[in-house]
Amino acid sequence: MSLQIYVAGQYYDKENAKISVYDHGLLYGDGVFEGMRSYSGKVFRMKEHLDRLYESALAICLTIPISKEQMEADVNKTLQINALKDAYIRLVVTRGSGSLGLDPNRTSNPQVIIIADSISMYPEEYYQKGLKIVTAATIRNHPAALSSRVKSLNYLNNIMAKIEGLQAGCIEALMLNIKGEVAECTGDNIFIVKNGAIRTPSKDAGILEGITRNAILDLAKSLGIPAEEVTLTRHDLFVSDECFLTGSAAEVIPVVSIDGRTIASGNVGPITTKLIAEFKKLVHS
Ligand code: PXG
Repeated sequence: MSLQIYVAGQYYDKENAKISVYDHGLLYGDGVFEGMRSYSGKVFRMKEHLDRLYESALAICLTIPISKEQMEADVNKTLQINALKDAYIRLVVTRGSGSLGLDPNRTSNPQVIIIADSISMYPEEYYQKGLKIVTAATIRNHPAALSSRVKSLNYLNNIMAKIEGLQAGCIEALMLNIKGEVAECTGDNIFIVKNGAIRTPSKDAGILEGITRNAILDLAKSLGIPAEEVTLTRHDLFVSDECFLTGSAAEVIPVVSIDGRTIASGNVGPITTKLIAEFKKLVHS
């Protein structure tokens, strides 16, 4: 049976799941999304993901046509219908179709889409050996232009940085903010380890407040690893003991080289190794 995709409360075969070419999600990137994962049939931190989705929508004056409770039930139903246990779940809410023109009042029917599919992960070797990343010349959006806390369908800022990374032979790229401080990667948050403590840019660095990031900060607390949300520069990364990225898709992935500079010994460090193992336990608990 073909994958069943939820569009506005109905299920369609993958090939037949469609929305209008007049949808402002397509025409203007006008909408919001979430990317989450389920482990053994349970969505990891679904409440946090739904809170972020509804806050993203609120921030762009988009009313999601179903309640959070309904959304949660529909996500679970989509997993069940597709008999998926370990899955990637993409929630999309578009502004809906209308006439041409930016005015959101020209639309009337926001579309809720739920895709549950198998997970495409970074190759296993990167988890063993670590990633090499480069700093993109494209800076993260100025928060006053488009808040990075909104997970909007307008991802060109990150896609341009991703292209720069790929052209340099790296599957992730580091993005700085308007002040030249470390913000995050194109689809992952960044952490360093220094003298036994973990450090990550604070929310006001112009980042997406990642749910995996918050899970790692919680884990560090429970493990007695000091954790700080601070301003970081590339210098802090270059002289760090360890570096790793977090995200719903990547989970926790080590970084061993930044801009051609090897981090410490170039091996995956003990705190990163510990957090990868503890995160695995957490998502399966
Ligand atoms: N920063 C950015 C810019 C992201 O897009 C993260 C950090 C990590 O956040 P979470 O909440 O996932 O820990 C993201 C997440 C996709 C996809 O399909 C993108 C993300 C997550 C899952 C899937 O492109 N981005």
